[in-house]
Amino acid sequence: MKKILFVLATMVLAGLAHGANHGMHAGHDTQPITVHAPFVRLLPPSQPNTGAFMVLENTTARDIALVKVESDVARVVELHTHTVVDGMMQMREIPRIAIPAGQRTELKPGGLHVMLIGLHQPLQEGQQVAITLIFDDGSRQQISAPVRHPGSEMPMRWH
Ligand SMILES: [Cu+2]
Repeated sequence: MKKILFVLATMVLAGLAHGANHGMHAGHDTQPITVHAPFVRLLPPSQPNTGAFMVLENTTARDIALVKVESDVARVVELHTHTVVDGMMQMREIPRIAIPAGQRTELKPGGLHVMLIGLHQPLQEGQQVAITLIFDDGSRQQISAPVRHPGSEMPMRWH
C-alpha cells in the first residue's frame, strides 16, 4: 500500500512539474522534448570537470537537435561524445546531439554527454543543478538535475 501511495505521489509531483514547465514557455503549446532522469555525476572534489546525463525524448514528428547547454555551475558547458582513437576512449566536443522525430536519445556515461568544465565549486551529492537546454529551433528548456554517484542511477530499460 505504501508503495502504491508513493507511486501516486510521484505521478502527481511529476504532473505538477510538467504543468509548471508549460507555464514558463507561454509561446509553446507543448514541450517538444521530454527529459527523463537527468543527473550530474558526482566526482571527488579535486575534479574540476564532470558530466550531465539524461534521456531526451522527441514527442514531435520533426527532427530536433540539442545545440547548446548552459549552466551557472561551470565556466564552460560543451556537448561531448566518446570515440575510440588508437584503441583509447576519448571525449570530443560535437556541435549538436540529434533527437530524431518520435525517438529517444540517451546521454550516458561512456557515450553522449553534457560536459561541465571548470566547476565554480565542488558539487554536493543531492544538490540540484539548473541546466538550460537550447534546441536548433531556438526553443529553450530548463531542467533541474540532481548530483549523484555514477553507480547509483536508477536502472532504466527502454525496450
Ligand atoms: Cu566530456
